[in-house]
Amino acid sequence: MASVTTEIPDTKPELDALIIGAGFSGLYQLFCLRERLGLSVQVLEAGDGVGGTWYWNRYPGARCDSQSHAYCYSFSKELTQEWEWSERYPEQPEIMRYLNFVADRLDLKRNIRFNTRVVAANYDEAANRWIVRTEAGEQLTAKFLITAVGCLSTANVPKIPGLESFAGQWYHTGQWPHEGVDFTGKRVGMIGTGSTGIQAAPVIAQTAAHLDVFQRTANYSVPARNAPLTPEFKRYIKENATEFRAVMHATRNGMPFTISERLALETPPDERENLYEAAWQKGGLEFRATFEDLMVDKAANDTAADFIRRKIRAIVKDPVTAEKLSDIDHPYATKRPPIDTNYFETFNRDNVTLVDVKAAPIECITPGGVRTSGGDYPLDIIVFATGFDAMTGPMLRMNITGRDGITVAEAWEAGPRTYLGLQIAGFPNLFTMTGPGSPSVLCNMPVPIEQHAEWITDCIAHMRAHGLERVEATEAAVTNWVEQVNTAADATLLPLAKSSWYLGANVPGKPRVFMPYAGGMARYREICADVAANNYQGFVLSA
Ligand code: N01
Repeated sequence: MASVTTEIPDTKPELDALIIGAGFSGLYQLFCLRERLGLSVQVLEAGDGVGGTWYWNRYPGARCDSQSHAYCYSFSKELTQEWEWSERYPEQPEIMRYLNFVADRLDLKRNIRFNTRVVAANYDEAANRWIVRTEAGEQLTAKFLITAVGCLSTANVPKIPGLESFAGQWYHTGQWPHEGVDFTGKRVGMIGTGSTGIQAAPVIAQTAAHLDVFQRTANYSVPARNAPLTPEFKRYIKENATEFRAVMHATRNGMPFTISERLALETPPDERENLYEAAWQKGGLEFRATFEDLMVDKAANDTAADFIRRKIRAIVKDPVTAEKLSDIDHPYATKRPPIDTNYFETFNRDNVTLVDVKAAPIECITPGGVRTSGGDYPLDIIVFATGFDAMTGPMLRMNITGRDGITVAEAWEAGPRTYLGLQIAGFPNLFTMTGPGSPSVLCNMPVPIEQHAEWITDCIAHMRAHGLERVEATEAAVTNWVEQVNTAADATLLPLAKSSWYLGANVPGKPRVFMPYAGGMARYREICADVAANNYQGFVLSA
């Protein structure tokens, strides 16, 4: 990573806009506001470099599940033409190189202050300004406050009794040490089998003396089939960048492929099996696009679930382990579907054991390892691949207080309440990029990120053009949008995954509310455009 300054640069005492976070969203928002509107903008970033979620998630095997040519900005022809991806899916270090390339190419770092964590933000109603306080005790003032803090950036370490007594080392995948972790000759326990654990286990197993994978809920996974990109494909994606962008803007999930219009249940079983097999061989998240009805019809979904379960049983040699890995309690893709490189194959290694902690739950952590009701597992290292306090966690930990002293925690006591995932009633001039209530995590993230940055930029441009100083979502618009978010989720099978982080179910005490907007990115884009065209309907804009 390029070295970056930690000195405090001269800033105007008052900024037009302050952005929190220098990941994909913060970088593009900075570019839009500075270059297109000429605003004075400062980004505050807790890490010592750009990257956001990718800065922290450096765990073994960390790689994006979106294909590289889609997992990047598409707003700039120059960036698209100048950057070259090396593999079908970009590995974490390559994404970091890419974001540093963008930040340098667009000269963004001069407006980013690193190693600066925001600990409070208060809206001063009389002045119509946000006053932001950092961990170092500094105060900055801005007219607009934009949170670009990511959806998966607050690590969730389960409160397992005895963790503090553990004599070995433990790590959460989302706070991985920059110097890496040497597993050579170590007995490693990994808790969690979501997308992260499924990526990490095969890599950890290569050097560990032994790896115990503690599985509470079995999960589907489809092979990623990662590979170096050929020169022909690299040329093809550059030549067709405009077309790819159009496809990503038109699809439900902001992906560079379209969902088939075929229905699983109307396809003869032999043909259906062939189509699943072809999708399995091709690999990746596109498996989900094999049939149109997979996410709305349980019987259709069962055909995909059954296909994957059979694949798991065919790959895993030990029948007891195969049974536990394929005993999955939710429909396919109702939790974020993982993709993998040799995950199920890893259980054929002599040094890997699957520990079923649904049957025999974890009781505590002892100085020597993990104790389940079925026995003790001696360990040198514990890896928590246990996910995040997703979507709301990063917002809540910043102590944001809006009008009349109301905090985000109070406004969201019964679950997140936003208008379009962009604003919270009672918090004027605060924009929440990829916030709860927007499609965000259901998509290939750069697509919703670009859409939010551009929408916010247009909104601020509109305000400036009309001499307006304040924008705030109305309570009625929020109530209506929360209903629409629930309706969109209920039209799919997504709520059937009862332990999903989409529902907040992975964090004890968190309200059970389906957080992202499931109506599709293309539909959402239209709604946001209509709102703007109708004089920002649902927002109050005032001088
Ligand atoms: O987290 P998760 P993740 N005892 O919450 C288990 C994105 N991502 O980090 O299901 C035992 O999905 C928990 O079990 P259960 C992607 O959006 C992207 O894997 O609650 N187990 C589950 O198995 C993804 O969805 C990429 O029963 C416990 C696991 O921990 C999101 O990040 C790569 C436990 C957590 O799974 C989060 O994925 C990776 C306990 N006390 C991730 N507590 C790329 O595209 C939790 N678990 C690169």
